[in-house]
Amino acid sequence: MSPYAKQTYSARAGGFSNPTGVQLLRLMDEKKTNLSIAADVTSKVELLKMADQLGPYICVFKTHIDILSDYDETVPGALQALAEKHHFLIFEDRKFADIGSTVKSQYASGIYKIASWSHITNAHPIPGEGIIQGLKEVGLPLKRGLLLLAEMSSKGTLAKGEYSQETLRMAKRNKDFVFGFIGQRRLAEEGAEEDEDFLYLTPGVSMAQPGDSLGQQYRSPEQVILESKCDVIIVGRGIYGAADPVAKAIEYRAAGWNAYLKRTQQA
Ligand code: S5P
Repeated sequence: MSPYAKQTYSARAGGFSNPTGVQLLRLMDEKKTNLSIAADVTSKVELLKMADQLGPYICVFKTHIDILSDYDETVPGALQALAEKHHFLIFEDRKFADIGSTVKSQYASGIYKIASWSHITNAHPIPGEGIIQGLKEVGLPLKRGLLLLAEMSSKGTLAKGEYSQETLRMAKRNKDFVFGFIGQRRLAEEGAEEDEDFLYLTPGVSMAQPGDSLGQQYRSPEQVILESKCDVIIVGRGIYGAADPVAKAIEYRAAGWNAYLKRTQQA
Protein backbone atom coordinates (compact mmCIF):
# COMPACT_ATOMS: atom_id res chain seq x y z
CA MET A 1 0.00 0.00 0.00
CA SER A 2 1.00 3.62 -0.45
CA PRO A 3 3.20 4.62 2.50
CA TYR A 4 1.16 7.81 2.91
CA ALA A 5 -2.32 6.29 2.76
CA LYS A 6 -1.61 4.34 5.95
CA GLN A 7 -0.87 7.48 7.94
CA THR A 8 -3.36 9.81 9.60
CA TYR A 9 -4.03 13.11 7.88
CA SER A 10 -2.42 15.15 10.63
CA ALA A 11 0.68 12.91 10.72
CA ARG A 12 1.15 13.66 7.02
CA ALA A 13 1.07 17.46 7.51
CA GLY A 14 4.84 17.56 8.14
CA GLY A 15 5.50 16.41 4.57
CA PHE A 16 3.70 19.39 3.05
CA SER A 17 5.22 22.81 2.43
CA ASN A 18 2.08 24.61 1.22
CA PRO A 19 0.31 26.23 4.20
CA THR A 20 -3.18 25.49 2.86
CA GLY A 21 -2.33 21.80 2.49
CA VAL A 22 -1.05 21.69 6.09
CA GLN A 23 -4.15 23.49 7.33
CA LEU A 24 -6.49 21.11 5.50
CA LEU A 25 -4.77 17.96 6.79
CA ARG A 26 -4.98 19.15 10.40
CA LEU A 27 -8.53 20.39 10.05
CA MET A 28 -9.75 17.01 8.77
CA ASP A 29 -8.52 15.12 11.83
CA GLU A 30 -9.72 17.83 14.22
CA LYS A 31 -13.22 17.88 12.71
CA LYS A 32 -13.24 14.17 11.85
CA THR A 33 -14.42 14.73 8.32
CA ASN A 34 -13.08 14.09 4.82
CA LEU A 35 -16.26 15.33 3.15
CA SER A 36 -16.38 18.23 0.72
CA ILE A 37 -19.67 19.56 -0.59
CA ALA A 38 -19.92 20.66 -4.23
CA ALA A 39 -22.35 23.53 -3.75
CA ASP A 40 -23.55 23.86 -7.34
CA VAL A 41 -26.54 26.13 -6.76
CA THR A 42 -27.40 29.29 -8.66
CA SER A 43 -28.73 31.57 -5.91
CA LYS A 44 -26.58 33.28 -3.28
CA VAL A 45 -29.15 32.72 -0.54
CA GLU A 46 -29.12 28.98 -1.23
CA LEU A 47 -25.32 28.93 -1.40
CA LEU A 48 -24.89 30.65 1.96
CA LYS A 49 -27.63 28.58 3.57
CA MET A 50 -25.84 25.44 2.43
CA ALA A 51 -22.52 26.68 3.83
CA ASP A 52 -24.16 27.42 7.18
CA GLN A 53 -26.19 24.20 7.44
CA LEU A 54 -23.55 21.78 6.13
CA GLY A 55 -20.52 23.68 7.47
CA PRO A 56 -20.22 21.62 10.68
CA TYR A 57 -19.83 18.36 8.71
CA ILE A 58 -17.39 19.31 5.96
CA CYS A 59 -13.70 20.11 5.53
CA VAL A 60 -14.01 21.93 2.19
CA PHE A 61 -16.83 23.99 0.67
CA LYS A 62 -16.48 23.83 -3.12
CA THR A 63 -17.99 26.60 -5.20
CA HIS A 64 -18.60 27.43 -8.86
CA ILE A 65 -19.02 31.13 -8.15
CA ASP A 66 -19.78 31.95 -11.82
CA ILE A 67 -23.04 29.94 -11.81
CA LEU A 68 -24.67 32.32 -9.29
CA SER A 69 -27.26 34.39 -11.14
CA ASP A 70 -27.40 37.00 -8.37
CA TYR A 71 -23.71 37.26 -7.42
CA ASP A 72 -22.64 40.51 -5.76
CA GLU A 73 -19.58 41.58 -3.82
CA THR A 74 -21.12 40.66 -0.43
CA VAL A 75 -20.91 36.92 -1.26
CA PRO A 76 -17.16 36.34 -0.65
CA GLY A 77 -17.25 38.10 2.75
CA ALA A 78 -20.30 36.12 3.84
CA LEU A 79 -18.67 32.87 2.73
CA GLN A 80 -15.45 33.72 4.57
CA ALA A 81 -17.39 34.45 7.76
CA LEU A 82 -19.09 31.04 7.52
CA ALA A 83 -15.72 29.36 6.83
CA GLU A 84 -14.43 30.84 10.09
CA LYS A 85 -17.59 30.03 12.02
CA HIS A 86 -17.62 26.36 10.97
CA HIS A 87 -13.90 25.88 10.37
CA PHE A 88 -13.82 24.79 6.72
CA LEU A 89 -11.79 25.86 3.69
CA ILE A 90 -13.26 27.43 0.56
CA PHE A 91 -12.37 25.91 -2.82
CA GLU A 92 -13.37 27.84 -5.93
CA ASP A 93 -13.45 25.14 -8.60
CA ARG A 94 -12.32 27.52 -11.38
CA LYS A 95 -10.41 24.96 -13.48
CA PHE A 96 -8.03 27.50 -14.97
CA ALA A 97 -6.68 26.39 -18.35
CA ASP A 98 -4.84 29.29 -20.05
CA ILE A 99 -1.32 30.67 -20.35
CA GLY A 100 0.37 31.97 -17.19
CA SER A 101 -0.10 35.65 -17.98
CA THR A 102 -3.85 35.29 -18.58
CA VAL A 103 -4.62 33.09 -15.58
CA LYS A 104 -2.83 35.56 -13.32
CA SER A 105 -5.44 38.20 -14.23
CA GLN A 106 -8.31 35.70 -14.11
CA TYR A 107 -7.27 34.65 -10.59
CA ALA A 108 -6.62 38.13 -9.15
CA SER A 109 -9.03 40.39 -11.03
CA GLY A 110 -12.37 40.57 -12.81
CA ILE A 111 -15.67 40.51 -10.96
CA TYR A 112 -14.81 37.58 -8.72
CA LYS A 113 -11.23 38.29 -7.51
CA ILE A 114 -10.96 34.61 -6.60
CA ALA A 115 -7.53 34.80 -4.98
CA SER A 116 -8.78 37.29 -2.40
CA TRP A 117 -11.26 34.89 -0.79
CA SER A 118 -10.75 31.28 -1.90
CA HIS A 119 -8.20 29.22 0.03
CA ILE A 120 -7.95 26.65 -2.75
CA THR A 121 -8.37 26.72 -6.50
CA ASN A 122 -7.53 24.30 -9.31
CA ALA A 123 -6.03 24.24 -12.79
CA HIS A 124 -5.76 21.97 -15.79
CA PRO A 125 -2.10 21.23 -16.55
CA ILE A 126 -2.82 21.27 -20.33
CA PRO A 127 -1.04 24.61 -21.05
CA GLY A 128 2.21 23.46 -19.38
CA GLU A 129 3.98 24.64 -16.26
CA GLY A 130 3.50 28.37 -16.93
CA ILE A 131 -0.06 28.08 -15.65
CA ILE A 132 1.25 27.08 -12.23
CA GLN A 133 3.86 29.84 -12.28
CA GLY A 134 1.25 32.50 -13.14
CA LEU A 135 -1.20 31.39 -10.47
CA LYS A 136 1.59 31.03 -7.94
CA GLU A 137 2.70 34.63 -8.37
CA VAL A 138 -0.76 35.73 -7.23
CA GLY A 139 -1.63 32.96 -4.79
CA LEU A 140 1.53 32.21 -2.85
CA PRO A 141 1.88 35.67 -1.22
CA LEU A 142 -1.71 35.16 0.00
CA LYS A 143 -0.83 31.66 1.32
CA ARG A 144 -3.25 29.99 -1.12
CA GLY A 145 -2.92 26.45 -2.46
CA LEU A 146 -3.46 24.88 -5.88
CA LEU A 147 -4.79 21.50 -7.00
CA LEU A 148 -3.99 20.12 -10.46
CA LEU A 149 -6.60 18.11 -12.35
CA ALA A 150 -4.73 14.85 -12.90
CA GLU A 151 -7.75 12.75 -13.83
CA MET A 152 -11.45 13.47 -14.23
CA SER A 153 -14.54 11.55 -13.23
CA SER A 154 -16.32 11.95 -16.55
CA LYS A 155 -16.66 9.36 -19.30
CA GLY A 156 -14.12 9.66 -22.11
CA THR A 157 -11.78 12.01 -20.24
CA LEU A 158 -8.46 12.67 -21.98
CA ALA A 159 -6.75 13.15 -18.61
CA LYS A 160 -5.19 9.72 -18.19
CA GLY A 161 -1.98 7.77 -18.67
CA GLU A 162 1.05 9.89 -19.61
CA TYR A 163 -0.98 13.09 -19.13
CA SER A 164 -1.58 12.20 -15.47
CA GLN A 165 2.05 11.12 -15.07
CA GLU A 166 3.33 14.46 -16.34
CA THR A 167 0.82 16.21 -14.08
CA LEU A 168 2.41 14.42 -11.12
CA ARG A 169 5.90 15.51 -12.22
CA MET A 170 4.71 19.13 -12.57
CA ALA A 171 3.26 19.01 -9.06
CA LYS A 172 6.52 17.63 -7.64
CA ARG A 173 8.41 20.58 -9.10
CA ASN A 174 5.97 23.06 -7.49
CA LYS A 175 5.29 21.70 -4.02
CA ASP A 176 5.41 25.17 -2.48
CA PHE A 177 2.07 25.93 -4.17
CA VAL A 178 0.62 22.64 -5.45
CA PHE A 179 -0.47 20.47 -2.52
CA GLY A 180 -2.64 17.95 -4.32
CA PHE A 181 -4.79 16.79 -7.16
CA ILE A 182 -8.30 16.38 -8.34
CA GLY A 183 -8.07 12.74 -9.29
CA GLN A 184 -9.60 9.31 -9.12
CA ARG A 185 -6.70 7.42 -7.49
CA ARG A 186 -3.32 8.06 -5.89
CA LEU A 187 -0.56 8.40 -8.45
CA ALA A 188 3.00 7.12 -8.49
CA GLU A 189 5.53 7.42 -11.27
CA GLU A 190 5.38 4.41 -13.54
CA GLY A 191 7.30 1.47 -12.16
CA ALA A 192 8.16 3.33 -8.95
CA GLU A 193 6.83 3.58 -5.40
CA GLU A 194 5.11 6.77 -4.32
CA ASP A 195 7.91 8.99 -3.05
CA GLU A 196 6.15 12.28 -2.34
CA ASP A 197 2.89 12.92 -0.56
CA PHE A 198 -0.01 14.88 -2.05
CA LEU A 199 -3.67 15.24 -1.15
CA TYR A 200 -6.21 13.67 -3.52
CA LEU A 201 -9.64 15.29 -3.67
CA THR A 202 -12.09 13.14 -5.57
CA PRO A 203 -15.39 14.08 -7.23
CA GLY A 204 -17.77 11.61 -8.82
CA VAL A 205 -19.08 10.24 -5.53
CA SER A 206 -22.60 8.99 -4.89
CA MET A 207 -24.05 6.22 -2.75
CA ALA A 208 -27.20 6.10 -4.89
CA GLN A 209 -26.46 6.60 -8.61
CA PRO A 210 -23.96 5.07 -11.08
CA GLY A 211 -23.83 8.29 -13.11
CA ASP A 212 -25.88 11.02 -14.79
CA SER A 213 -27.08 11.54 -18.37
CA LEU A 214 -24.12 13.81 -19.24
CA GLY A 215 -21.16 11.52 -18.66
CA GLN A 216 -20.62 11.86 -14.91
CA GLN A 217 -19.52 8.55 -13.35
CA TYR A 218 -19.97 7.83 -9.63
CA ARG A 219 -18.22 5.59 -7.12
CA SER A 220 -18.93 5.05 -3.44
CA PRO A 221 -16.98 6.67 -0.56
CA GLU A 222 -15.44 3.25 0.24
CA GLN A 223 -14.18 2.77 -3.32
CA VAL A 224 -12.65 6.24 -3.31
CA ILE A 225 -11.06 6.28 0.16
CA LEU A 226 -10.34 2.62 0.80
CA GLU A 227 -9.67 1.13 -2.64
CA SER A 228 -8.26 4.13 -4.52
CA LYS A 229 -6.60 5.68 -1.41
CA CYS A 230 -7.89 9.18 -2.13
CA ASP A 231 -8.30 11.62 0.75
CA VAL A 232 -11.39 13.78 0.31
CA ILE A 233 -14.77 12.84 -1.17
CA ILE A 234 -16.48 15.64 -3.10
CA VAL A 235 -20.25 15.19 -3.19
CA GLY A 236 -22.72 17.46 -4.95
CA ARG A 237 -26.16 16.29 -6.04
CA GLY A 238 -25.96 13.24 -3.76
CA ILE A 239 -26.28 15.68 -0.83
CA TYR A 240 -27.94 18.91 -1.94
CA GLY A 241 -30.37 17.02 -4.21
CA ALA A 242 -31.67 14.95 -1.26
CA ALA A 243 -34.88 15.72 0.61
CA ASP A 244 -32.84 16.30 3.79
CA PRO A 245 -29.33 17.52 2.83
CA VAL A 246 -28.11 17.72 6.45
CA ALA A 247 -29.05 14.09 7.13
CA LYS A 248 -27.38 13.06 3.84
CA ALA A 249 -24.22 15.03 4.66
CA ILE A 250 -24.05 13.22 8.02
CA GLU A 251 -24.36 9.88 6.15
CA TYR A 252 -21.64 10.71 3.63
CA ARG A 253 -19.38 12.07 6.33
CA ALA A 254 -19.72 8.83 8.31
CA ALA A 255 -19.09 6.69 5.21
CA GLY A 256 -15.99 8.67 4.23
CA TRP A 257 -14.64 8.78 7.77
CA ASN A 258 -15.17 5.09 8.47
CA ALA A 259 -13.38 4.20 5.24
CA TYR A 260 -10.46 6.40 6.34
CA LEU A 261 -10.36 4.78 9.79
CA LYS A 262 -10.33 1.33 8.18
CA ARG A 263 -7.54 2.38 5.84
CA THR A 264 -5.30 3.83 8.53
CA GLN A 265 -5.88 0.86 10.81
CA GLN A 266 -4.87 -1.65 8.12
CA ALA A 267 -1.42 -3.03 8.94
O1 S5P B 1 -13.36 15.29 -12.67
C1 S5P B 1 -14.12 16.06 -12.11
C2 S5P B 1 -13.66 17.23 -11.51
C3 S5P B 1 -14.55 18.03 -10.81
S1 S5P B 1 -13.88 19.35 -9.92
N1 S5P B 1 -15.46 15.76 -12.00
C4 S5P B 1 -16.35 16.58 -11.34
O2 S5P B 1 -17.54 16.23 -11.28
N2 S5P B 1 -15.91 17.75 -10.75
C5 S5P B 1 -16.84 18.66 -10.04
O3 S5P B 1 -17.41 17.95 -8.94
C6 S5P B 1 -18.02 19.18 -10.86
O4 S5P B 1 -17.69 20.42 -11.45
C7 S5P B 1 -19.12 19.30 -9.83
O5 S5P B 1 -19.04 20.56 -9.19
C8 S5P B 1 -18.80 18.24 -8.79
C9 S5P B 1 -19.59 16.96 -8.92
O6 S5P B 1 -20.94 17.16 -8.66
P1 S5P B 1 -22.00 15.95 -8.51
O7 S5P B 1 -23.30 16.65 -8.38
O8 S5P B 1 -21.90 15.10 -9.75
O9 S5P B 1 -21.60 15.20 -7.27
